Amino acid sequence: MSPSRVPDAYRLPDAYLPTGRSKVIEPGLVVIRAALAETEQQTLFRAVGGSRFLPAETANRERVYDRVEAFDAAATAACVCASTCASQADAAMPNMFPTHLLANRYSSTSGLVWHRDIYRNDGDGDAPIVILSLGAPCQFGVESVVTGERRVIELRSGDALVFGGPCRFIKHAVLSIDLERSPTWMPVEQRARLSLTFREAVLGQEHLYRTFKAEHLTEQERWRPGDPLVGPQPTQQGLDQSPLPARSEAAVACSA
Ligand SMILES: O=C(O)CCC(=O)C(=O)O
Repeated sequence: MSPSRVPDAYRLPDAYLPTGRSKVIEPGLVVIRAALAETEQQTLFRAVGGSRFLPAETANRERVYDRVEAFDAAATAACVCASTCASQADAAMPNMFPTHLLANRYSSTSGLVWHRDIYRNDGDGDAPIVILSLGAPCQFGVESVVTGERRVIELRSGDALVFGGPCRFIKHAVLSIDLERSPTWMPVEQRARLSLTFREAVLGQEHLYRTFKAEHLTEQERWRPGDPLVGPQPTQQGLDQSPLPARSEAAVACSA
């Protein structure tokens, strides 16, 4: 979606846009350093951290996936800002308007294996995926779609990483997390990395993707760009269709 179609509620003043900190790593892959100020990081950490996370494929990761409306509007605003910056910096980066948020909470030093976002809930087309990194820094791996070379980017609290267009299906991984270097504003007992990963995906299917286990990481080797995205798998369907807490409940839970 073009930035001019972004609803007013999510529109941020131009002065906020940190264009000078965008770095194009390769066409379709942009890192934005300090995309979020410290107060914004804290607000998002509290607001999204109070959501109902479910266990993922390993003991160190919990996740919550839903429409963006289920979360604080500040999260969507921050995504729109980062994606706008990325497409201003990189002519190969399409615009996007986030429909869904997958938030991951990593509470140990291990991350997430190499993979591509090839599932239907990741969003069809080449609209980018926007990652906002909060809390403990991580070593994030990306495999160039041009050279196949693997690179490591340190993502610190407040940084954004955007991949779309030619890099929409780039292979990536969270290689490690350094809990000891968590920002000082994080209470020691809550040290973690929270990644907010936004997607532009089809609406109305979110209940099919509430859970994700190791056995759902399928088709990674076989799948090629141009193939249909991989649909929900039988053991994902119907496991948990209960509604997530409304935003106000989440906010109450956070401030308690
Ligand atoms: O936590 C991250 O930054 C990346 C998460 C990720 O790769 C995914 O959810 O597919």
